[in-house]
Amino acid sequence: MGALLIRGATVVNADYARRADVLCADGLIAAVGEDLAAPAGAEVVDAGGLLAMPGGIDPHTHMQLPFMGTVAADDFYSGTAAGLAGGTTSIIDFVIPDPKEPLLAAYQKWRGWAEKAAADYGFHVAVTWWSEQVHADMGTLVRQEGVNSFKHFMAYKNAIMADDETLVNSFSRALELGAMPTVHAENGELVFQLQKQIFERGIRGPEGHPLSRPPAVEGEAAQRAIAIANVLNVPLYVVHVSCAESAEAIARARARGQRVFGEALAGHLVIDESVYRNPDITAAAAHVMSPPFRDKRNQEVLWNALQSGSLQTTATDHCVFCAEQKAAGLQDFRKIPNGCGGIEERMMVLWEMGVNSGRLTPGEFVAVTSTNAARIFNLYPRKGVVAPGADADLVLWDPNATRTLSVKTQHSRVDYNVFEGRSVTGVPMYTVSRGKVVYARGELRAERGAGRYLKRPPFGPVFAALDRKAKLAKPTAVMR
Ligand code: URQ
Ligand code: ZN
Ligand code: ZN
Repeated sequence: MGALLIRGATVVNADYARRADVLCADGLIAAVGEDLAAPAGAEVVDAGGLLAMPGGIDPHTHMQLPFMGTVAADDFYSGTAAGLAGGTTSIIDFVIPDPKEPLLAAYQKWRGWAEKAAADYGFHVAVTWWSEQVHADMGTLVRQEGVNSFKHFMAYKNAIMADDETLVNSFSRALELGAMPTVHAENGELVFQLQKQIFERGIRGPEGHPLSRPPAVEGEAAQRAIAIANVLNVPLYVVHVSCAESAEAIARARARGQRVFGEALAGHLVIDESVYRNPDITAAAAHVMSPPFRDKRNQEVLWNALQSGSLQTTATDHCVFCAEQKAAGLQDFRKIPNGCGGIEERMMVLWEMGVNSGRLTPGEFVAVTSTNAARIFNLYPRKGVVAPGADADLVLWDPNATRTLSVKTQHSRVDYNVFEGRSVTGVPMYTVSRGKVVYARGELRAERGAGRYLKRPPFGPVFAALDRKAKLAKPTAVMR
């Protein structure tokens, strides 16, 4: 592949913006500067009036996930291709072993599935059960496979739910290995009980879903995970923070100096619970995901958390099921496969509702759509910055172009769009993946299998050890 010269853009990174050309060669950014010469044979893109930003990183997707008796409709090719059309050039997906399934076996299975990816990808590995073998496999995954984050579903009882024993053992192991524990924070026991009560009261359609997962159920689990992480002195990343209860728990922990990070989904930032009261039951079911879309007041809390830095990343939890798949639960909401889309729309929604509204600067937009995820999951500065030596992953953004988001124009295979009808100003004009133009002015050139597995080194275990020693050495308060 020849060189690529992006000419005349304004480069926007999380920490600075400047007018500059960007020269890409051999998959990397070779130079960022004014009036760069085009090497012989180089492809030149005229980026006048466009912003050159780091390619988006979506740290939360589930391509072709086998879940609730079916399989998510976007696979690793179609899902990453849709992401490229929206400016996202890397994903971190999830390996989710069945209970008692060896973690390494599940990991190899997912690696096989992901070979068709059109964009770069990494994996968080879920710890869904505990044994000495799980303990050992976590070590292999960190030391040999470049996994530095382990997921724990505190919901989904009788399926993939991790109880406190698993949380405590796995968090402790993560600290030893220099890996980041992450959680889906909903109390699965409460969800199970509330689902039963609501179903038995005769509420059986999609409107029952949010009733069985109120914010308090998320707040309890977030606070419990934060407390366990605090006692064990391990960092924690909370995925899809959807409401004040969990966002404020994270903010309180951070204010106390605890190392807790949090993620907001594009969906939870702009869609509210009224979708479940849609008289069109198919449309209501299409929006069933967990945590559910919330009362609108939670959106301001999430935006404020992104602006204040108590939430650091945005993601999509792209896990799509078509209407016929969702129909499994039209008479019993407990059977509706949970999940919605958004990988193509995330950055446009964040720009429209974040930057155009004045909530986020362009630099903060870059931070929450790319740089912070790269830093938290140890991909920075390989990913998450337009600078020499970084992978040549960029999105060339036209802040003045408009688009209406719709299932009619999306690239995902799913048959609805949770952002249907929203018009946005600010859209990707070009996407560059490792120095190759993969999306250009509406033409998607995603290549099956072009994506590369991203090894993510552990965080220095020495820091964890030092941290633990410092904590233990601190004189404990003597009760008088
Ligand atoms: O819980 C998750 O993150 C996965 C199973 C996707 N589904 C969802 O409803 N969020
Ligand atoms: Zn989840
Ligand atoms: Zn998820």
